[in-house]
Amino acid sequence: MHNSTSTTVIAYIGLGSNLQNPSEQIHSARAAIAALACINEQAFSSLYKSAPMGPQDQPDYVNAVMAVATDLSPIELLRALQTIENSHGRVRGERWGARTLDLDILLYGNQVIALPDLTVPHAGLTERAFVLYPLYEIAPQLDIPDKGKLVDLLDNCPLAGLTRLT
Ligand code: ROI
Repeated sequence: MHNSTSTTVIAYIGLGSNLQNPSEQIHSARAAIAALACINEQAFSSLYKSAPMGPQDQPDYVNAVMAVATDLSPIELLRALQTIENSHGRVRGERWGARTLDLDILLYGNQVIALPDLTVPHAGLTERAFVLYPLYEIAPQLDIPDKGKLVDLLDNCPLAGLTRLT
């Protein structure tokens, strides 16, 4: 399936895990995303480790950001990512609780999307070091629709213990 204009868009996907070997979850999610029809991987950040944002009684997270070229519509991309989350044993429990795999559409071209199931740019993006730093690694020149330059957002976002793995 294709989006209405059948043009290819660059989308950025945030990957996160803090259960069942998080680094392995991220690597296998990357492979599953790259294997989707209508998706071509453009870039993949390093893996980053950080303390949980939100409830502290859960393990540290591993996060990464992936750039893809896709002609899936935003909702088609969302559904495809949810299928991958589910196949990685994602169980929707407590809000902001531990998860084996979280896949978020951070950006979809320069589009601003406000649908019941999907907000783009992703709501937490501007405050989250574990999103902004890996994003900067693969797209330092990025402008975030309605939010300004990525570099300026980074200036206002402390590392807060985020560490790059390997
Ligand atoms: N905290 C970190 N460090 N990384 C995440 O990916 C993450 N994801 C979440 C919440 C629970 C908000 N905290 C997180 O969904």
